[in-house]
Amino acid sequence: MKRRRRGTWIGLGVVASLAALSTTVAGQSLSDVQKVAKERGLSTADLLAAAKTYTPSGMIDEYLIFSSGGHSGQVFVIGVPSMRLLRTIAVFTPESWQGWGYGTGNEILEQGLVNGKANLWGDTHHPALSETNGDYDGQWLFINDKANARVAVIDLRDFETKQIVKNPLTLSDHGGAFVTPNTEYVIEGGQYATPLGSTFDTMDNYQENFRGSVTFWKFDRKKGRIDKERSFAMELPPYWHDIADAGKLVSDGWIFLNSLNSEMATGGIQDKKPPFEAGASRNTTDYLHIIDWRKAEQVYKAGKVEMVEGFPVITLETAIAEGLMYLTPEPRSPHGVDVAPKGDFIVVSGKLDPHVTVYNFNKIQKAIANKTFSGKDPYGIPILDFDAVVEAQVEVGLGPLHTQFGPDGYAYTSLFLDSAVARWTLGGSYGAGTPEPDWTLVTKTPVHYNVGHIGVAEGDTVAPDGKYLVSFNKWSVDRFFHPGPLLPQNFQLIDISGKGTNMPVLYDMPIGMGEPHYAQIIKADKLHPWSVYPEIGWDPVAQQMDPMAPKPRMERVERNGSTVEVYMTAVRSHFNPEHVTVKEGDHVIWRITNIERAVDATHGFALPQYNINLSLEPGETATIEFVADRAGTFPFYCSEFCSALHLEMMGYFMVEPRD
Ligand code: CUK
Ligand code: CUA
Repeated sequence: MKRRRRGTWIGLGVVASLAALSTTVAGQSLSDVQKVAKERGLSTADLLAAAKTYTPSGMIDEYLIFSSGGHSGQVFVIGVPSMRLLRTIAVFTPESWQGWGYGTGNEILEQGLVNGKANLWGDTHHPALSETNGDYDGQWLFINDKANARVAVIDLRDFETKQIVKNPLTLSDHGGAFVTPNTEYVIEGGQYATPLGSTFDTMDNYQENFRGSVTFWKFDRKKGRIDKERSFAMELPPYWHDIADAGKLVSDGWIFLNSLNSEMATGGIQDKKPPFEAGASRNTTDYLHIIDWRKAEQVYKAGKVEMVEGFPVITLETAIAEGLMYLTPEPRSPHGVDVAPKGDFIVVSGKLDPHVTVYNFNKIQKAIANKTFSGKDPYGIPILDFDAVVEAQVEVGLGPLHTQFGPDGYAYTSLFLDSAVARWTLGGSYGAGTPEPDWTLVTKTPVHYNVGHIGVAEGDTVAPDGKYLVSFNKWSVDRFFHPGPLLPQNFQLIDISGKGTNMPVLYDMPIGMGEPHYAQIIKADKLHPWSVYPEIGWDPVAQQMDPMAPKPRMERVERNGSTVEVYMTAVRSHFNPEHVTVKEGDHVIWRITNIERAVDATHGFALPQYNINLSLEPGETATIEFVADRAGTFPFYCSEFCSALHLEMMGYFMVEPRD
């Protein structure tokens, strides 16, 4: 860990005392530690955990967690091992600190309109860092909105959302976002089947007219945007699709997508029919979908698609005829599917099966080549014989959900019902790394409580780091003070640097602003974010200079008929101009540039009544546009405490009534 010291806070010109940053204080000794530990009832294990996690002021974390924010609709960025929240990234939900939806980002939120309607929230589940050769490259982050089937693109140069795409075929997604090993595609598998395009139909026509889908969003790295014109989807049977993962190395070119409700149950508890929870878990197996995306891409490029809602879709018929998709049984209510670091094994967890089932990619290829099928599903997709493609089943415990990998041949699986994280050994060429026999449960660390996903540092890449595992727990029950009946979730940091049964919980972090699902953990030194925008007058939406950006000494208010354009700069501690007068009904285009170059010299711009608040980071230009439909006197001010004279950083917007 590096230690960064900042000697001065430029804002006030205050020289921070270096002594305050130092952890050695004269006259202290280890006996003081013992005394405090005794007073607070801390054990030796607690002290050791504290020593492994305590991060003195100024010390920078070694890893960052990019966590989904669940139905907060956002992304959280958290340091490891300190478990300190560094920031939220506003994605699908307006967030006033960042100005998101209150003057900036509005056009991006508008890209996410659902059939023309605003949906100003999201349910983010699966963040996916961009990859190069199967390893995180620290450039982009993608995340899905399960509630409305949308995918967002976040630029890791400024940690801001740049694009939202709405899936035209479905209203729910869960098998996304996942990227292919060179971020060629961002994958978005649907979840609850509907007629494609979510048009009206009844449950009587479920098997005939309802469908699932998986969408391949083409990512254009140069533009930093998903290119809808080069994206396509594949029609799937009306099972409910769950999580997906992309193959890598030996399995590069394939994706694996699991499903539940292969029963195609239609529920109906109100008519005394079996509810979904019973109907959709009747069968002992559902289907793992094994899809050749490289071949699918060729089929799409050859034009063998049908347009649905204006979007190219490879039909089930074509997918089968072209040999793009195979199924194989997966035990009881499958949830997670995770590809091992070398791409050779695919681990599936069935929520109602105490085992993880490990498929062997080479065996899958052999079974496809030899047509080792055990039948076809009702839609004609060949089913690969289970015994022909399975490598191992490992009994790990109750309610297995998601698996991550270490660098040393260990795999880790979350156990929702056991409230534990299981460590078990892989076999094959990984087996040599562990002292225990292949394919065996090594230990289980209890967590608090009901874990969903887990994240190991870089644990879903071709090169896992290990060291830390974070258990993303759904319930916290008795871990924290109860802030009313809505309790926080609990992220628990676990030390996995040891072998065998040595896997202690180190630290708890309550999450009181959403219910995270998946999160990825990246080495901090892979990220190279800007500390200030590259030039004064930068438009973060376009990620380039704004030619219209107000510049110092060119501040002005221009009237053109009933349109008023404001060119304003912000610098400690004033806006210029400070008086802006318009007439009621005027169309106002207001551009503001923060002309600061100092790190952290952010200014806000809060305009009462007009529902506007901006966050203008050093160099940033923002443009707001509105109709001055309310006459009156409106004091605007800088909403970021930027300097000693920050309260004086204000002005008056005066709207003269029409007579
Ligand atoms: S899901 Cu929530 S615990 Cu959406 Cu990846 Cu498994
Ligand atoms: Cu600028 Cu407060």
